[in-house]
Amino acid sequence: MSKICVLGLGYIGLPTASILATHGHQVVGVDVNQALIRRLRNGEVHIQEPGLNTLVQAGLNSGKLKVAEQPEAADAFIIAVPTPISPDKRADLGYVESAARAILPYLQAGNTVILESTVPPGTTAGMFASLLAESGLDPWTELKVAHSPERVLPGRILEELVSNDRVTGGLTPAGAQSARDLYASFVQGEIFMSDATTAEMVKLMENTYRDVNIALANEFALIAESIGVNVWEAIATANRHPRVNVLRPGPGVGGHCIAVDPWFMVQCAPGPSQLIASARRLNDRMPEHVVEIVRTALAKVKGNKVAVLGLSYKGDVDDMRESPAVTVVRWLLASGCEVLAYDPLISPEVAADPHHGGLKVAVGTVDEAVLDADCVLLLTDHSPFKQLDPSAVGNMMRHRILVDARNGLPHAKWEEAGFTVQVLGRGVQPGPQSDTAVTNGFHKSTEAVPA
Ligand code: SAJ
Repeated sequence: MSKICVLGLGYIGLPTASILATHGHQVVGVDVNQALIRRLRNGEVHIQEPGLNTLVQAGLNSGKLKVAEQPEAADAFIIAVPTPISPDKRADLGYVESAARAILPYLQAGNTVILESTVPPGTTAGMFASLLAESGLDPWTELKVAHSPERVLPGRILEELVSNDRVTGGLTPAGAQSARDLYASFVQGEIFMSDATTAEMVKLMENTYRDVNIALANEFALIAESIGVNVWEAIATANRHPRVNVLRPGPGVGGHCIAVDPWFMVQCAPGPSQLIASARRLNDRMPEHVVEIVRTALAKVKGNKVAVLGLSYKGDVDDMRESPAVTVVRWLLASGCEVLAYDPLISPEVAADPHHGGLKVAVGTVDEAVLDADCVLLLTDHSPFKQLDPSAVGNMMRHRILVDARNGLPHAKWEEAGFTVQVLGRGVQPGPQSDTAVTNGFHKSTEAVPA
């Protein structure tokens, strides 16, 4: 059992520090945000994550976890700070650099130093090792340095920190082994050892794989719209093949990982990364496509007021980072639409906070959002939206149009309530006898088809 200093008390650092503290280690959680440290000292946890509050309190009450603005001498240091993306799509390693500099005065020969933040391949062996060398210690022979990326899913962080397999990529075999020993104190999954650059690439490959597959689903949706096919039915049927699993089209890819990490791969090898860059650009164009669908629907009724449902980057999470919903709202506003948005998990104050969405259009109830609206636009498939009463919603609106960018609502119910329903990826073709369009596909059903 050892003393561990965890730098960065965000989505990964705080759960990791608390788990280590409840597994016998003496832990100092460090963050440069003074207000955050004050709140944590008062027992206030700033991240909504099942079980986290209880775990942090347990750590603090047992005295095994303490929080501070400065690191202290320890046996091991874990750096879990953000690596945002710069406007030119390169990793901003500023927080990693500050965290590494902050531990320099406390480093001692034999210490373990683990970088958990997602970084472009080559960062640990390059920039990070060079910084650590400024301590006067040789990172290859006098320290045990490793990169060990997290792979947890928001909403299941505590569970997955323990149960997921993990990779520890060392600057040296001793670095990989030492990081492995540390994580083995709480990880129940398998821990694979490798070198630092491979571990960096593994993390980026996982998220890039997902981004490219979502891009493929989005491209299928665009093709389906242009040839009059219902992509949701097509995907559900294609996925009956034992070796096919097409993901879900949507209004774009958000969150702090999948929409960002592929660019780190492109950054380190732009020449060969053609497919990755192209997938990223396609996913980034989806918000604009959704806006086009909405504007076309609004033009038919000469309306301009949109009620947006959902602002977070995916269903049933309260996180607005890189949310495509925020981009769609900005585009709608820029194109002259009036917008009011409702998200059951995000308060209007949080939505307006520049550190979150910076959107001043959020309201506290569905009713406020839909009053006098010409169109309801579903951008995030939060579970409670499925229970909405379309008649009650329609009665408050000026025109009954629903645009569903997630295929997340029971469309037959909405159509029964008099709504014209437009679904992303659901192509239509002109009916033979009339100028009205019919939905393609054998089902002919407008019910959401699970993909
Ligand atoms: N999305 C689609 N279609 C899909 C799946 C997702 O449009 O079929 C969109 C979502 O709506 C969202 C975005 O992609 O905007 C990302 O959502 P996600 O559920 O794929 O991933 P995250 O960002 O919540 O968490 C991911 C996790 N990766 C997965 O493969 C599920 C997690 O394992 C990683 O550890 C995490 O990123 C991370 O920190 O890297």
